[in-house]
Amino acid sequence: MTTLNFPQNFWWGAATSGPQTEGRFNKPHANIFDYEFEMTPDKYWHGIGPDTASNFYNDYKNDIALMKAAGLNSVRTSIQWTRLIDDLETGTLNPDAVRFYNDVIDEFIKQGIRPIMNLHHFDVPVDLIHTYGGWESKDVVDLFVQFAEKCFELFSDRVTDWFTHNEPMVVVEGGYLYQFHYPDLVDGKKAVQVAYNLQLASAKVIAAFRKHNKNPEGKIGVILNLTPNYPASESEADQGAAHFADLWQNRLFMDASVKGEFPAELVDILRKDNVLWESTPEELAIIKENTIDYLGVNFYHPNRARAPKYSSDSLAVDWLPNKYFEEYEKRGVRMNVDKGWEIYPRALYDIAKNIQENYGNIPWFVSENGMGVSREDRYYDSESNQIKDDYRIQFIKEHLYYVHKAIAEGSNCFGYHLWTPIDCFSWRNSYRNRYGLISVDIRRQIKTLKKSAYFFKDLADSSSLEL
Ligand code: BGP
Repeated sequence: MTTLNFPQNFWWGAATSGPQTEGRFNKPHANIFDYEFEMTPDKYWHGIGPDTASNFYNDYKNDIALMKAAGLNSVRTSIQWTRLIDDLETGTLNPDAVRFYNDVIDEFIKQGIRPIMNLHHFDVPVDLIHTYGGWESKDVVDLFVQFAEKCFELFSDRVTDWFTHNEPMVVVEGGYLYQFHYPDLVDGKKAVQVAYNLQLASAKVIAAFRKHNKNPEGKIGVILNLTPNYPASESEADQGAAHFADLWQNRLFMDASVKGEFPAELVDILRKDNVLWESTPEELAIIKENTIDYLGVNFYHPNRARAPKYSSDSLAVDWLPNKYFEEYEKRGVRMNVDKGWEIYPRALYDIAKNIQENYGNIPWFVSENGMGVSREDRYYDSESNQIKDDYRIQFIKEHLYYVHKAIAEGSNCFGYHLWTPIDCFSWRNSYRNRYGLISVDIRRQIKTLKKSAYFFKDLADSSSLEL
């Protein structure tokens, strides 16, 4: 048996978000999922929408106690814009939400869990889409900054760790390219502008943080879904396709967040294709000056890219990034059959090396990693009253092996967060894929530690992994 020791003060934790756990209770505004579910419930797994939450709004004390029992020393969730702000234009506060988030933060601290707050987890208020076009509009960028300032004023005395967005590329891809998030458009030009506006919003929020943060220990970053793009072959065409996929999917937000500049090569391609975003020199200066303190990396599966069979030119559609690359599933690789995602833990090592070699070894942590499994009650063992999720324990171990290897080689990785502490609602997939250390019987609202929760507690308490 080998023991892998991790650094002291390593963040052992799990991640979730407000819109996926709190439920609708007392929220003054609908986010895009609340709205879409009301309009088209059949788009959601079994017609179950975000109202059917694990009830964090009412049950947060019990939930935080369960997180403690699973050994977590840090938890990321998010503050909902649609809950905290009463009047989206003027930024007046919803007093019930101020009380709620204060109580939640205090409870985390009381239980010895570091609360990490994210400000945007795909949950833009739907009214701002209908009035302004959502993230297409720079007015919305400024309204988001106003919301962020309120958060820093209210909570930064106790919350030291902040993130501006979770996976901004998913907002671009889901809402403006591949139709898996409202407003469900396919519009390359808008997608490019939304990407730019999200980056501008992140930089402006960082600038606001530098002004309003009340805690000398305070830090702010962004959470990106970074997936290496492995080319299908050595051919120039496949290498070029993977290179573009990397520029678009990873480096757009990564370079701008860490180095303060978009990759020049990507900017040139977008300009040549007549889809470059509208920017001003003042905005680009804000992006340049307001880079992140540290980075969160969400990693579930690698991307494999090859040259596209058909270009969007030949398909006579407007500009799409897929004119340059196509994602494909490699034959013979390990798959999580339930989720349809490849399992390739070594990618975490490749991500760490990339950060070390190309991004000044900026401090980072694994902010989401996890294994979604459907019908998890198949693994319920009545004798121990546990879901025996050995596959999840194995998944965590294999990924941590590569995190440890990267740290041993000098990577500045300071934590590992599993998605997610307690099974939670997930966008259109609702409760199909269960990811938690703690299971939820949604109908009866019973929450039970899975086998992986006991494993995670040992891991976190000892900060070491037995292999
Ligand atoms: C990530 C998101 C999470 C969560 C997770 C699992 O990309 O940041 O919010 O949804 O994916 O997603 P799913 O349940 O759809 O498999």
